[in-house]
Amino acid sequence: MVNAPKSSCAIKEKNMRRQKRVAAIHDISCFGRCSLTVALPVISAAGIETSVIPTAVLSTHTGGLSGYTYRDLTEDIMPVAEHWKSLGLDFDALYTGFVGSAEQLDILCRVVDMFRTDDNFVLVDPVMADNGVLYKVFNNEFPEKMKKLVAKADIVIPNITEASLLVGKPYMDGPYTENYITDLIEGLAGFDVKKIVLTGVFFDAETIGTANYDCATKELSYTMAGRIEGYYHGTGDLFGSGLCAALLRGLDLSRAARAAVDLTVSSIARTKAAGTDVRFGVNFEEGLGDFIKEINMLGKEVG
Ligand code: PXL
Repeated sequence: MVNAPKSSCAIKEKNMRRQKRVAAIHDISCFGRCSLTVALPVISAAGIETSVIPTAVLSTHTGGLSGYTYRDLTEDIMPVAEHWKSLGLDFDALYTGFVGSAEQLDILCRVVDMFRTDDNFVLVDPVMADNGVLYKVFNNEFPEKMKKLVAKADIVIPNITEASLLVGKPYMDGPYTENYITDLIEGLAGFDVKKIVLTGVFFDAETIGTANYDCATKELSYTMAGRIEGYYHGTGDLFGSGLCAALLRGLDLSRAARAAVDLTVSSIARTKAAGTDVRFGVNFEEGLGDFIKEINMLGKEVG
């Protein structure tokens, strides 16, 4: 890959009020709304410039659609990051999701070190498992390696299975007890992160949502919504993208979680009503207008 000459981009940017900018680092699953095909439209719709580093290109995601193609882009990640660095680019957030291999995890740790500052945040979604099982594309060493990336995060957003793998506590099926949830959160706080949003939390059959924890203030809040039966693919990425966008728009953790949960649950409801195959991802596109209205409204409350 040929590196472009250094430019005066950084100097020019200092003189402008620039739009917020995020680097989203996930795969591109060409079909089956998840990872970058969700992060890019959701975060962009919120008015945030969204740069991407694709970690791989697959014909579909790996969740239940067999025979997918897989083009690994491990070799391209660091040259892209180095080129960005040579241009003096900076980012208000780095948002990582599905990572194809342990080697890529090491590379992403280096990319985070290159771009983290005192003013931006690193949001890590440790995508690797759900419903008590590790995704079959990963081996048993993967969770151990994921811990290194999680330790670099400011905000970590695991589901219950991922949290249990990260903290070494047994996975349990819900409904959960508050004790189990706070145990997982305490374990995650041990990674020296600033904020934790645990997804897939439910205490009864009717509602489901997130547990949100601020490690500095020790404030714990829950963001719940009506539970819709069925396993809809890509909803973790939709939630993470909505959360990232809402945080960058200045919402605090619990308001950002509210907007992201509402976006996710309304998209699931719309998809269920249409009877779409759950593997095709959810119809979030028709909910983006409401999502933006909600973050605008919640943003006014923050002031
Ligand atoms: O939604 C998470 C995800 C992202 N990308 C790929 C996946 C998955 C989950 O299975 O397979 C390729």
